[in-house]
Parts: sequence; structure tokens; C-alpha cells
Amino acid sequence: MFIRTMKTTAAVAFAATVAWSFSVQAAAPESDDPIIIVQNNWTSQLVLSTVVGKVLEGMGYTVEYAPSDSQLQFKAIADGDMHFQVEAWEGSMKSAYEKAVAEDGMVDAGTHEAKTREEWWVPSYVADKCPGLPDWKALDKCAAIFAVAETAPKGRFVGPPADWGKNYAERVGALKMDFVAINVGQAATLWAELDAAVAKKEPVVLFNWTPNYIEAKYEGMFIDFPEPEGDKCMTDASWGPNPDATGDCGAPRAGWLKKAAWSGIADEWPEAWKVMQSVNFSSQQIAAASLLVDVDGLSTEEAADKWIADNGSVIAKWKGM
Ligand code: TMO
Repeated sequence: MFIRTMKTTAAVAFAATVAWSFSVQAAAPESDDPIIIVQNNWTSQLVLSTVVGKVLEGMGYTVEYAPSDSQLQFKAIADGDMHFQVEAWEGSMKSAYEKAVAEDGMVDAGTHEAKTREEWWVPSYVADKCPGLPDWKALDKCAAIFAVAETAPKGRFVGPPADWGKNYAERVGALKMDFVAINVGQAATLWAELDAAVAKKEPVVLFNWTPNYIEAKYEGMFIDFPEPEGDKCMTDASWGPNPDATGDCGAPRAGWLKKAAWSGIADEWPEAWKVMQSVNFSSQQIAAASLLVDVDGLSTEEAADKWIADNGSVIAKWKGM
């Protein structure tokens, strides 16, 4: 009797060990088909998408990267042409994101801890030349100090690349501001304009966002525009300072940052899907990713490796370890 019990216990223990090692070893990769991770044209996204790609490769998955436009990407993800996006920003992507979830079956893969803001921004010294900042009406009164030949006598707002989804000409019109929005072609041009202005302590107002490396490099402030309440500013003309126009508001001041996924991931790569759902960035982790490239001068690859080396416990948590 005693021996039988021993045997049974040992057999159960043995079976459990086999089952356990089987589940660990056979889990990933469930498929060698490539997981296609989306890449956009700003630094933290490029570094952190590479970080997630490397983590999945480390688990045995095949990973590919596909560049995409920050608005059109969501339909492509919904359709399974691309599979995972690590950084979707409320201020610039909310409508395209929510439409893809509601109408096209894209999956909301979770919200990061980081709060985000994408908005007009000035270096601190500009406040000395323009009293009343960061209020947008105060900025508008000083518009002339931001004039360049192309915009004079109106001020120039150095706007983001067009694919970041914000039409600032529309906001300028809705708020009847004395500004002209001039979009740059790429993020590097924003920082070149900022560096040049700071070097000469000249007035400049440009598109910026947080978390970003800029806050570690220059002191400055976002301009406070009328704060949106849900979708009202965009759908109800009577809302906001201009009773006849939509778009008379700023971006959310504490916006969300989400992940987006193709609905087929859960079935095709279930262990990878668990990790993707667990990926969760803090503001500090995102700012650090952009700093490694935009200040320290590392390549995207090098920055991803450094970020991984610096965040071992974070990554272990994503993997449920
Ligand atoms: C989408 N972005 C973070 C650059 O504003």
C-alpha cells in the first residue's frame, strides 16, 4: 500500500514535470510565420518597436518590420497586413484608431501607463517676450514676433509632418489666430528649427510632444488651448470659443497611449500575444528611448539593445517571469 502510494505520487510528479517542461518548451514559437511590427517616423516608436521585436525574437519568433503612415496603419493592422503597433497616441491618432476598432476589427491591445500630450510648444525664454503664456490667447497676441518672411505679418507655427494627423491650419482658422501653420517633412526638421532658434534666443513655436527627449534638453512649455471634452470640439460647432466652427480646441493634456493589434495574433502566436498585451511603457521609459538616439547619437538598433540591457526586470515582467 505504502509502495503503491509512493509509485502513484512519483508518477504524478513525473507526469507534472513532463507537462510543465512540454508547455514551456513547446509554447513558442507556435508558428514561424513572421510577426510584422509597425514602424513610424519618430524616435521612441522606432526604438521601442525594435525592443519588442527583439524580445519576441528572443522567444524564438520570426519578426519583420514594416514602415507605415501613422493614420493609414490602423486599417492595415485590422486587415492583418501588419500585426502590432507599440505606440498609438491619442492626440494625433484617436479618430483613425477608434474607427479601425469599431469598423474594421482592429484589436485594442492595451493602454500604457504613460500619459501623453502633443501640442504647440515654446522654449521658456519665449515667455519673457510674450507675457501671459502658456495661454493660447496670449500667444496669439504675440503672433508677430513669430513671423518669418513666408508668413509675415502673421506668425509661423512650425507644424508636424502631415501624416501625424493633425491639421493645424484648421485649428488656426477655427480660433481665428494670426498664425500660419507650416508643416515640416520630418521630425529632424522640427529639432533643427528649435536648436537654431534656441542658439539665437529667437522666438519659435513648434509642435512637440511628451514623453520625448526634449524635456531633458530644453526648458519649455506647452501652449494651453481650450481643453477638449470628449469629441464635442470636433463634432459640435457650438462648443468652444468659436460658436460657428469645429476644431476650436487643443489636444488632450493627459492623453492615452495605446497598443494596436491584428485580431489573428491570439490564435497564431498565443505566447507572443501574452507578451504584447503585457508591454507597458512609463513616461520615463519612452523619454529614455528617444534620448538614446536624439541626444546620445545611437542608432535605432543600438538604442534598442541598450534599452533592453537597462530594463531587464521590465522585460521579465512582460514575459510573466
Ligand atoms: C505622434 N507623435 C508622438 C510624434 O506626436
